[in-house]
Amino acid sequence: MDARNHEADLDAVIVGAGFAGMYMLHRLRGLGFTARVLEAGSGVGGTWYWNRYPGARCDVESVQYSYQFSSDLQQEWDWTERYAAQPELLRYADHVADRFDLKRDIDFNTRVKSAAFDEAAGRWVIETANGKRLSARFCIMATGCLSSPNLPDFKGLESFKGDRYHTGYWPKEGVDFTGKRVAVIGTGSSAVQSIPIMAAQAAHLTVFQRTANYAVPAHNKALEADYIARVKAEYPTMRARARTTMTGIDFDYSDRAALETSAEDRTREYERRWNHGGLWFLGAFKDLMVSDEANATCADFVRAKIHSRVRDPEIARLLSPTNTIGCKRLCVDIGYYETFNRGNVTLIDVSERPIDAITPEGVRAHGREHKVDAIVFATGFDAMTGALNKIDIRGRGGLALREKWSAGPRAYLGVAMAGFPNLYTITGPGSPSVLTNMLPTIEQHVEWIADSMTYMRDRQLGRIEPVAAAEEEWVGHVGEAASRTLRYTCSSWYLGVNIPGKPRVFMPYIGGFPKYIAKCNDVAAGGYEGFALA
Ligand code: NA7
Repeated sequence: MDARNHEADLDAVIVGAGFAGMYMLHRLRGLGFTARVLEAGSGVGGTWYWNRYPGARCDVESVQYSYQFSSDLQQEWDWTERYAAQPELLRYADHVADRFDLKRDIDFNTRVKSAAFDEAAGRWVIETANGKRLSARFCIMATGCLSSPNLPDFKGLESFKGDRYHTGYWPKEGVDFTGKRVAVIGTGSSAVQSIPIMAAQAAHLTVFQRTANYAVPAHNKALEADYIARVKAEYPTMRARARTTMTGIDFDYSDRAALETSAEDRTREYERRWNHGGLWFLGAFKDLMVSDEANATCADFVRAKIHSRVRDPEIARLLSPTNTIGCKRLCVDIGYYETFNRGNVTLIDVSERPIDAITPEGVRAHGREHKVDAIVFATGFDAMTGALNKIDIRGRGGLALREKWSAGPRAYLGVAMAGFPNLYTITGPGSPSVLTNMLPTIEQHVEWIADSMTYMRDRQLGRIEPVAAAEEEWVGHVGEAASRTLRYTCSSWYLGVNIPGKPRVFMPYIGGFPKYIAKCNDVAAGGYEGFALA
């Protein structure tokens, strides 16, 4: 038996060794808490450990998609590209783990099966799939927002004789599609990133598209030494500026309204942002996510761009989304639309009639079989709640989290749940999380959680748990904020609509990073208002 099974004095068990779990461990250690991280993968990196599909890269610029808790770390690391690719992001995660000597407190290849609160002892008991049992005063879920891959239940799925891949669970050794006929199902961000690369390699690529997606060009590039030096000199001010924006990204969000701007001016602004590249595009006008009419001006601009990039007008039409731009997460592309000009790429629209079945030899759609050697499922994730619901989490009185969340997630500030004392979720549902830059949003949660644990230690308190009424009020506020935006209107994973049977609830908090930080700070300053401490 593992010696660590006997560690009865652990302050915290942290589930997950992605960016959230790694920093949580480092922070707790620094404050003198004992903590152990349990990680299903064989290495650190979370999202960037699992999502090794070709073309995987961040869609927030690398210099911002990075930790800021250590100025030394920030100064010593040099990003090579505007948007770092997965291997570089994984190297960064690994560097952080080594630099702060984190691995000695991480159990790899260890999947958590259950976590139950022992009321008498006031401790969490965590059991893993490989038979470990740990107990700790606090259990901190750093399980990620997009970490439970969604493989739809296609008819005939198991009959397929070729190779099967999911973008969120890509083989470590990589995949060589040279000479292969490949099908891709899905056209979200993972598909948009991987399709151009797979198309360049495969003999033929057939893309099955249910919903066309908006993508703006990345204009990715190598970062020059003088740019990096400038960023490093300005890091503190850049990070401070970022904290004042809705998304926690240092962006120039316009305070002009599209509908109060002339058509020529509007187009000029869209063009300027299109040429700059990236998610910044949607910051062009302040009314884009609240007014259909304003949104349409932006959507029209992008649709025209798609038509200018795709030679065949019928394919351009099929690739042109008809829904609200920014409602589903905007994609950032490198040559995506142009890929459909290639002779070896076929687009199959399955928006009106779903894929009939997976067959032993390929994919059947509209009654026709497309024979392939491999199928890539770029079908996304059971977002935000999926990874948590996979674990049998039990709070007071044996209450199951899955049960509590059966009509949609309920959490106070997206960080803790009534009925589950001493359980924290980093970037959980009800927090800004996926609507913000993940790194600063993770850091804010980690620091808030660590502060609350320190507060309790200083006062010799053993338990923290949200009061039901405070949780209720917050859940109401999260829903109300979402309902005021156009993001509420489409079938996105923000709403859980991509998973059959999942309740339609807007999961992240859309009120903006500054407002959320202020609320969290107020709660803490008020002695953890809305929480019961004992
Ligand atoms: P997404 O954005 O959820 O995309 C999944 C894609 O798979 C999307 O185009 C779906 O179509 C499609 N899909 C899902 N189920 C099916 C079925 N049954 N048939 C056909 N097509 C299907 O996941 P990604 O991995 O691309 O990106 C996730 C996030 O990671 C992204 O937003 C960034 O934040 C990074 P649908 O749109 O549901 O009609």
